[in-house]
Amino acid sequence: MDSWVRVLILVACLYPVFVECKVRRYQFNVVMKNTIRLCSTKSIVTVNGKFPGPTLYAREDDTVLIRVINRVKYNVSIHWHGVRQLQTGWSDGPAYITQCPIQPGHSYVYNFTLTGQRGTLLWHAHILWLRVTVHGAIVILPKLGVPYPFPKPDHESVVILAEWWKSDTEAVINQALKSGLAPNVSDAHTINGHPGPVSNCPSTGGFTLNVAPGKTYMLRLINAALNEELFFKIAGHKLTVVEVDATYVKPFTIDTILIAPGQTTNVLVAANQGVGKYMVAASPFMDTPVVAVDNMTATATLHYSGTLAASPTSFTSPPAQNATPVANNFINSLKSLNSNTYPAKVPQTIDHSLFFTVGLGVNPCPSCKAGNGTRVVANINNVTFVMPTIALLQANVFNIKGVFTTDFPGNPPSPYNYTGTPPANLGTTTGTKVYRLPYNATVQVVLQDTGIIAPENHPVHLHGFNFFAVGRGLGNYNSKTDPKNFNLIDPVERNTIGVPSGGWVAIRFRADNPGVWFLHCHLEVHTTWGLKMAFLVDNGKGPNESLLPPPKDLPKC
Ligand SMILES: *[C@@H]1O[C@H](CO)[C@@H](O)[C@H](O)[C@H]1NC(C)=O
Ligand SMILES: *[C@@H]1O[C@H](CO)[C@@H](O)[C@H](O)[C@H]1NC(C)=O
Ligand SMILES: *[C@@H]1O[C@H](CO)[C@@H](O)[C@H](O)[C@H]1NC(C)=O
Ligand SMILES: *[C@@H]1O[C@H](CO)[C@@H](O)[C@H](O)[C@H]1NC(C)=O
Ligand SMILES: *[C@@H]1O[C@H](CO)[C@@H](O)[C@H](O)[C@H]1NC(C)=O
Ligand SMILES: *[C@@H]1O[C@H](CO)[C@@H](O)[C@H](O)[C@H]1NC(C)=O
Ligand SMILES: *[C@@H]1O[C@H](CO)[C@@H](O)[C@H](O)[C@H]1NC(C)=O
Ligand SMILES: *[C@@H]1O[C@H](CO)[C@@H](O)[C@H](O)[C@H]1NC(C)=O
Ligand SMILES: *[C@@H]1O[C@H](CO)[C@@H](O)[C@H](O)[C@H]1NC(C)=O
Ligand SMILES: [Cu+2]
Repeated sequence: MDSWVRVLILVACLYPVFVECKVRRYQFNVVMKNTIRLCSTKSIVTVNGKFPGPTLYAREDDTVLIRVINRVKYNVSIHWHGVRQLQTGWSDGPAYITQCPIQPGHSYVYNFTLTGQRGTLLWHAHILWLRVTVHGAIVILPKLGVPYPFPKPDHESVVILAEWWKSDTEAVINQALKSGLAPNVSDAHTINGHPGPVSNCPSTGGFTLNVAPGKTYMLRLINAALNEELFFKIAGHKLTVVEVDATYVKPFTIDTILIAPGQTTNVLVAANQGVGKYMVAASPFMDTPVVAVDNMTATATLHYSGTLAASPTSFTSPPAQNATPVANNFINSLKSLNSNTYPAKVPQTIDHSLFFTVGLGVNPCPSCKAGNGTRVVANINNVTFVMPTIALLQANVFNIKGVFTTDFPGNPPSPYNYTGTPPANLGTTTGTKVYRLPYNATVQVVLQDTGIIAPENHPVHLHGFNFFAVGRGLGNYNSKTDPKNFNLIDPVERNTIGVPSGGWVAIRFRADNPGVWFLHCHLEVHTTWGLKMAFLVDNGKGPNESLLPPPKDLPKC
């Protein structure tokens, strides 16, 4: 093929509206880019010079090939958050879990097929704190000719929520690790890259969503923030929720949605109000008083065609930062669609029943002056995960000894009142431990928040699987009484779930994907502190139930 023909097809395949390509090719150049926000210029790490990064479009069943070329001074890896990666664990992306990082000057082709999923997901860097600016949307359209299970919107729009720091975020986390204390919070939230006007920088424009009266819009909302769960609302307009984490839900209508880092939500908005401008607001949710958050509300504008330039914007006040009832109202409304076409395949019997405490701890750190010789850590079942220097998947497949152990505890080593008075000893153990599962095992994990330092909401993300959120409660999980109230019919299916502050959630999944799969808090600060572990899922019978061989260009450590 002539090279110009190849280029033409390559370019055409970026626009699925015009051309259908079963194999979609993208090139991600990781480059620095000077960007002005909050009235000052900062050099940030980007993909193709964009913040947020480019949207990856594909249809269900398509294969996606993304060549990532690292042209910055940092090691880089990219995670395709929520993509099942059936048999393609080599393309999942978390550094030192499924791959060694792509080093400066090097490249790697991620190669995966989108199977059994449709909706909105996100991609983001999965190393250091680079995901702060290295992120973008994944839009998985239904197979050609297959309709949405809800009225087709007139238009669609990606809406990415994120955080902006004036400082270099690598300096922010490095300073925190030296001190032993929590890192600085961000300086603003953003909607599609813009905070909207803020008091000390009023000239800053915000994102504008142009609408025509009478039309319906589907917003593909993504929380790409590092450390903050966000409320989202639009003045004068209701939101009809139709999908979360690329799974359809029973539609429901609500004023305010809650979206945690790593989560996605599709909502329909009818432009059925008077012609005008309406404020769109993204603001933080934090129901732990002692934890500092960035209290800035990001704003955008829903702008009707035919609105006079001088007309004022209809205002909406964001929910209080600690508005737990507003959060619960949204969470309790989520149910799987569970139709004939999209059934909820909830495991009804459980082979591995696990109980994981998630929370903080305090360990000695002689060099941590600000922390008085101690530092804050985080853990699951009292294990603070230590990142290996060789990727776990490689270590497993190439049989490299001494990288990890398979003794991750399925239960807390010493039970206590998790939501009561904390134990006297707040220390944790450290290690690179995984929990091993046979192929096709059914798994239940109860994620129990602890009150160590303070109870806090943790949005926990599982790689390689969707899970069903079958139960949720406050206080300590009771294994005798709580399962009686589990929803095993139409629980919401997702890949990231908030463990309520001072409470628990129960999730179920089938281990039908061989490989090494990370489970971690999606608040980057807690991941850094060690709130992470991995499942090692064995191959099943024959090639269809086995991990594919490693690609030739797999980065080396
Ligand atoms: C992508 O992976 C498939 C196997 O799933 C393989 O057949 C194909 O050659 C790979 N493509 C590239 C460009 O590496
Ligand atoms: C973090 O905030 C403190 C207090 O405002 C400031 O002195 C420090 O420089 C900040 N750190 C970074 C890396 O910006
Ligand atoms: C946000 O927090 C800062 C620092 O604690 C405080 O000075 C400011 O008044 C707060 N702003 C709002 C809008 O609550
Ligand atoms: C460290 O000790 C000093 C003096 O006792 C105290 O004021 C400060 O709050 C302590 N800091 C921490 C993080 O415990
Ligand atoms: C745990 O502590 C809480 C708060 O102090 C208390 O209400 C609860 O009864 C305790 N639970 C058990 C099982 O001791
Ligand atoms: C966690 O492990 C540390 C170190 O072994 C131990 O001192 C502590 O008591 C354990 N805490 C809990 C709650 O199991
Ligand atoms: C997985 O297990 C289920 C029963 O839990 C069984 O029906 C199914 O056939 C198994 N699938 C494979 C591929 O072994
Ligand atoms: C493996 O999967 C392919 C494609 O789904 C199918 O055609 C083939 O029959 C399967 N092979 C076995 C041994 O199950
Ligand atoms: C980048 O990754 C390689 C391979 O793991 C490692 O040897 C190197 O130290 C890393 N570079 C930095 C700056 O961390
Ligand atoms: Cu957390």
